[in-house]
Amino acid sequence: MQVKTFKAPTVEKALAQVKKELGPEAIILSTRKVGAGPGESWVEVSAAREQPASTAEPKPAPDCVPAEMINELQEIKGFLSLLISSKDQLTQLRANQPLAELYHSLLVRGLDEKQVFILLSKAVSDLNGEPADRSAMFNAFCKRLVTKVSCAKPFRVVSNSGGPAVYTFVGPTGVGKTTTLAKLAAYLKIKRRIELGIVSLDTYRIGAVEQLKTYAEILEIPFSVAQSKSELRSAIDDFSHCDAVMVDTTGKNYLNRDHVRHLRSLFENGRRCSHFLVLSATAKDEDLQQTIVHFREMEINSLIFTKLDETVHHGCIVNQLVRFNYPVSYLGTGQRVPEDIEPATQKRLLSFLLPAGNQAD
Ligand SMILES: Nc1nc2c(ncn2[C@@H]2O[C@H](COP(=O)(O)OP(=O)(O)O)[C@@H](O)[C@H]2O)c(=O)[nH]1
Ligand SMILES: [Mg+2]
Repeated sequence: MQVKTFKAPTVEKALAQVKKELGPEAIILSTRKVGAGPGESWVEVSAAREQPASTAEPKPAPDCVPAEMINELQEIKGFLSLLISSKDQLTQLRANQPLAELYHSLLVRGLDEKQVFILLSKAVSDLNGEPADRSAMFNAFCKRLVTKVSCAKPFRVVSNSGGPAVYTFVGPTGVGKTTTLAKLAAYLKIKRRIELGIVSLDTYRIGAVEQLKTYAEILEIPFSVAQSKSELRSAIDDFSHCDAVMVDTTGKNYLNRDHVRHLRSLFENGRRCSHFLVLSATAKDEDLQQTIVHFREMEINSLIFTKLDETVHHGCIVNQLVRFNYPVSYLGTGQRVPEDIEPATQKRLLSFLLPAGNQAD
């Protein structure tokens, strides 16, 4: 709104100025007489009008808004409407000290603010207004969270029904795919006495084949290398007598969706594979999220998180389980092969939300 004051000897003259400058739609806000001395008086008129519409050409909407940006905008919109519809909970959060403390401690552990807010709001309503201290609230929160966190036991039954079970290890560069494969191969061979074969598809990185070959030799597991889809198929066929074949793959920057598509095409050979998506607990939350989004193009059996020993807060693991429906099967806890791996359990995952000294092991 544009506001202007006009001075003239008479009201009529002032109004004429208003009309001339602001147009016939102008609104008169006030008129008053201003005395300038004996025999002289002025009229002061304040008037306003709506700001004229900009004459600049409106910017055309871009033809193609990236899908990621649309998703982000939708997420922001969703979160805003959630905040508006949850005004009461927000007020409660500020006023209730144990609740506010819990809220902040969960954020410090790396949990996503939006997820915490949603789950805490539900936990508060589960408490039915009963007075609750921080630990009662934490329990109510965990009861809600646990419904979102699932664990998988991919090796419960390993059998050669119609050919060996094929397990692949896929994921970004350097997350520990090869090391995790070796740890699990040792477990299956030594503890479970399962007959195994190992195939490496990772001919991209110098030394990658040697690294896995060394583990295979130590474990006395037959090993072969494949460079293409057809070589992979025949390598698996060569292990047709085995109960299971474990396939290592080249790490790529899977923030690039095309890399996932290429990887997927290598496994489109009529054979059912269980893909383990290996991710590092040290990665940034949004990078983990984006990588998992891209891996939706493949049928992922479960997630494996490595390098838990290299980071203090493990909230980003829980975030992915809440966001996506994938179960988690194993947790890598160090560099030692085969010791540093453990099956994922709900208890262990929930304990990531406790202070460091109280975590389950
Ligand atoms: N601290 C720690 N290091 C790990 C873990 N898993 C793998 N690594 C290390 O991460 C590096 C990359 O591992 P590698 O298996 O070659 O990764 P890949 O490129 O995904 O196959 C190596 O130095 C491993 O010893 C883990 O759980 N904790
Ligand atoms: Mg590797």
